[in-house]
Amino acid sequence: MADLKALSEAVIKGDQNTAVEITKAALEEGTSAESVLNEGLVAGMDVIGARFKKNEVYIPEVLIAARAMKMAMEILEPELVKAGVEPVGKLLVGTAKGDLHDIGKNLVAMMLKGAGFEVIDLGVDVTPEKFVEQAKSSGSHLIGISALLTTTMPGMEEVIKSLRDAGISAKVMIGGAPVTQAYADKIGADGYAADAASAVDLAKSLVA
Ligand code: B12
Repeated sequence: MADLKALSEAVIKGDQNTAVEITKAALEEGTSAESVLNEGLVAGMDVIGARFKKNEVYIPEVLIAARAMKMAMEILEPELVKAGVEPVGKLLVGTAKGDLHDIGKNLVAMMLKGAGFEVIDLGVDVTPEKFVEQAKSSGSHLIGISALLTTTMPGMEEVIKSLRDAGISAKVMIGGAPVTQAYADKIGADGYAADAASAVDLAKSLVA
């Protein structure tokens, strides 16, 4: 029997070789892709998320764990598609127009993937038009916008307005160092989270 506990430990430690090996072995033995995902990979990322929230681990550990998860996910993804496992929700994420900061946005995207979301990452400097176009074509349930500059924060409001003008009702969550709950309320965002672990809780509650 493949050791899914060891798989989650490998994710926690950021040991990508072991994570990949156990994932391969588990699938070869006939363990379902869903069990490998939930009991191994997601379980590991849940631990990292909780430790990150309590300041027991920091950004480098989260990035290393997320990388191990990503490598294992590459093996798992085709099997999940074959097995027809439904993602928790589909999320479109990007950094606001004019803003090139992506470290926090990438962390949020990785943690959400770890939590079972399908994530479409539009990258940085994303215009409201692109958010609208991609929201329409992907049918995402959730849209995440990141901004690290006070000058690019108004771009988030533009995205929300453009989405609503286009009749798109997907929930919008925002974040980034200068962003606050009060700002989210002001511009009509559905949610705000201060860090990647809280973003996962928020995303789950918004699609529930
Ligand atoms: C790294 C960095 C850069 C790098 C970016 C590299 C990259 N690939 O991202 C580079 C060197 C390119 C850069 C450029 C600039 N930067 Co800069 N940069 C930073 C720095 C040092 C760290 C940002 C970071 O990555 N933090 C770590 C991540 C993990 O934290 P985070 O982004 O806040 O993300 C977390 C949360 O906010 C949240 N979150 C983030 N996004 C989202 C999204 C959603 C949906 C949710 C729910 C949550 C969420 O979760 C994340 C994980 O926990 C900050 C200073 C700082 N301490 O913040 C300045 C800073 C943001 N930069 C600043 C400035 C001014 C600039 C420049 C204008 C400098 C210049 N004169 O050229 C340019 C602008 C370029 C542009 N057009 O974007 C200022 C912004 C001031 C302001 N308030 O507007 C800061 C605050 C530095 C300062 N004190 O002056 N920068």
